[in-house]
Amino acid sequence: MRVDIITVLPELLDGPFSASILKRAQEKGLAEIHIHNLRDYSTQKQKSVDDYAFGGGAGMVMTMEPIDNCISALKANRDYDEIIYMTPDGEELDQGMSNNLSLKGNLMILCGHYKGIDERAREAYITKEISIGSYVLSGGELAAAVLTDSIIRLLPGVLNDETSALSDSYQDNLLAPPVYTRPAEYKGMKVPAILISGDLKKIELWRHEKSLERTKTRRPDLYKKYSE
Ligand code: 6GU
Repeated sequence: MRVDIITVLPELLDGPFSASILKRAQEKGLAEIHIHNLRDYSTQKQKSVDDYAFGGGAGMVMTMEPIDNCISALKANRDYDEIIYMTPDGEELDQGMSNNLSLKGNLMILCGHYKGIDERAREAYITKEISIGSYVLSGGELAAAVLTDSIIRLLPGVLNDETSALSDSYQDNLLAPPVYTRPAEYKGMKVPAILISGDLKKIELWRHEKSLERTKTRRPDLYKKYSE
């Protein structure tokens, strides 16, 4: 998979992709992540990428020209399955959306800033608009990093244990059960006996029960989806 991310703040995206699982995915050749500075596509004197909103009001709007230049340049080199715009008014990201996007080959992600991008750019180039939740971030970069992480970890070979993404919270609309590791007793706090019983059938059942319990109390909305 190849992901091209367009941003006015490339330095914000240096960190998330250069450690741990996302770093290894790139080193193994399973994912390519390319960051593009929108300013490089501005032909304005000051390399400006924003301007005042028509009709007035506070806040700047990202202009058509650099967005058009950048997206057109990228599209000239390859076909994209989706051109995604990260915006608080987009469709809310969930596991199903990440699963679907992980099956694609080439994704382009445009990070919004200021009051957003000129509506005509959304109409002309964007195929999918995504938000990561009902709160406002300073820009789309952290949201793009969240989206990219959630997709790339699903690619075959990225996680060491191929089945481990399947047992994540949300994959079956259930939250994951509690986990424990050694020592079996720490300062008087004990691990549930069943987990050290060696009875794999019982352990499986226990985990499923705990998943149900947790989902019911913490996420009644998910529990409803699960039981439907
Ligand atoms: Cl994608 N962008 C911004 N700026 N804020 C957000 C968001 C995106 N998703 C949730 N809040």
